[in-house]
Amino acid sequence: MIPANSNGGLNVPKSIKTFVFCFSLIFVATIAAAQNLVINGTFDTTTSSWNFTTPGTFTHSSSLDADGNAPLSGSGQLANSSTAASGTSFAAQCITAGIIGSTNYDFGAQIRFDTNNTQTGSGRANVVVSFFDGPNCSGNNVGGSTTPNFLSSNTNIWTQNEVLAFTSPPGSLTAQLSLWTVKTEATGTMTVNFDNVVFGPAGILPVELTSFDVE
Ligand SMILES: [Ca+2]
Repeated sequence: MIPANSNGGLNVPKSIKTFVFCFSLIFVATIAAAQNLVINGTFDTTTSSWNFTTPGTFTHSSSLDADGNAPLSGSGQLANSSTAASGTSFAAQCITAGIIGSTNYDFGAQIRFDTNNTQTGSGRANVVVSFFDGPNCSGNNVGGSTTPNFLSSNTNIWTQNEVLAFTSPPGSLTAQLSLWTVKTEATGTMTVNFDNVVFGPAGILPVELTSFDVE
């Protein structure tokens, strides 16, 4: 039996306090990791779960990883080869679980433009979320949000691109998340890589919960 202290509380041994503290941190870290509703947002081995809308290609890169862990993980490489000025192409997935209306969500990705782009003007990339009131991104598009423009003049550097605490429209049931590109010129190809795609309840970004030292 644990004796009471002078304040009427329990004199819980320090070892137990430390254990409970550590357990709580592990529990919080586990919850945080579980909150990302994106499937295959890290592109470890494939681009599975992502649907590509042409023109161009969306392929797995085993040499470029936002965490520098290639070839253990890679990224999704989108080559926009539109022959129209301001042509778009994008990779998307429908998030079918965990979407509630009037709820705050964070979303974003790390983006990198290739140094070999033939684009002379600034193309751009964004992460776009559109909420729907039907299952599997059907029904009405009830609203959404877009991250700030990340321009193709920024080459060879992974950059976090995100929106924090966006309130989903009332009635939201599912959400389409798109890795969006816009190429400003009618010629050439614009290559951009995406990695660490996140969509989850507000607080999931920025991801900083990695390790702890207790005492
Ligand atoms: Ca990766």
